[in-house]
Amino acid sequence: TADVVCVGETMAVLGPPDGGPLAEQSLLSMAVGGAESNVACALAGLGRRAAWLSRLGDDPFGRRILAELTARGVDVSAVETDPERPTGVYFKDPAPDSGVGHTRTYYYRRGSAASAMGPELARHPALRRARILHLSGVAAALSDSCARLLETLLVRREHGATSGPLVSFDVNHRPALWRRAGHDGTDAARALLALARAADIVFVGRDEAEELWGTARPDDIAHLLATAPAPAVVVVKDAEHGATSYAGGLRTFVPSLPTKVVEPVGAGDAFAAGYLTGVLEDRDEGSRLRLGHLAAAAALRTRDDVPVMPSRTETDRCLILDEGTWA
Ligand code: KDG
Repeated sequence: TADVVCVGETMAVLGPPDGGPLAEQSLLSMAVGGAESNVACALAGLGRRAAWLSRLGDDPFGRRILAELTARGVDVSAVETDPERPTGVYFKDPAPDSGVGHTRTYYYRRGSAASAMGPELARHPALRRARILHLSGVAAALSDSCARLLETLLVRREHGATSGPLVSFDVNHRPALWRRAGHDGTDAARALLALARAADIVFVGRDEAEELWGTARPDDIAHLLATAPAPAVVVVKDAEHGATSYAGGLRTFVPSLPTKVVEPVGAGDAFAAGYLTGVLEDRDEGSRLRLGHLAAAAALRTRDDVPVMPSRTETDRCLILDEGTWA
């Protein structure tokens, strides 16, 4: 059985191989990306057992995704194939004029196989056996049935139950998806707040919390999201500055690692995987955050949504560095 089961949509990613503007390309490279499966790949890369649960079209994109995730060590045995609906696709436009590391994304995923996921998936046996179930706000914006699935997995579950996995939730606000589904910013703010408050572990960026809820100070964000009995842990990420976790009345800040940013897409997912690895290994808050930063740095250095993770010898060496030599 898996340590972590991740549920969400994964797409074929098409983009300029060298990072030039999309409009000027004649050849594109194809890769695989999806917030939740990115987390699964990073977990597997860090030596944990990860599974991904979703739906794919019966098409070459779906087959590529299955092959790629399998090669990364992710268990895809519970993935369903939909003979009627296609696999989602997205394009990346590195838009070099708008600053280093800035990438625009163009989605082609409406009516995709994954968008047909619904609350019935919550009964899947794979979900009960895992130690952690990882979800994200991307899925809540895909369709009404996906929104109901997340509500079932988070808001409607029994809190304080001694059985069942811990539920981890990355807010992952994607304004373009909410807009296209006919929702305004208030709908997104309300829905994502309810989901975050129901999770056991929440990841949120300081910038997205400000955009969604007008709350920019990490302490205030934690206060907004922490409603007893859940979540037990709130992790507020502040880009190149660092991340703060709020757990059991304890506040822990760890600065980010200075890293050359090639492309930021996927860094948040890698961070979540690093942090969750620390949870699974029963490490202290400081080490959980450091594992998050180490994994995120690997993602920032590559154009791929799914980076190769640092070796555990390397991560374990970094975990014992003192404050002064860490960042
Ligand atoms: O976090 C990275 C993801 O955003 C990317 O891989 C694609 O899942 C994706 C999305 O919906 O934006």
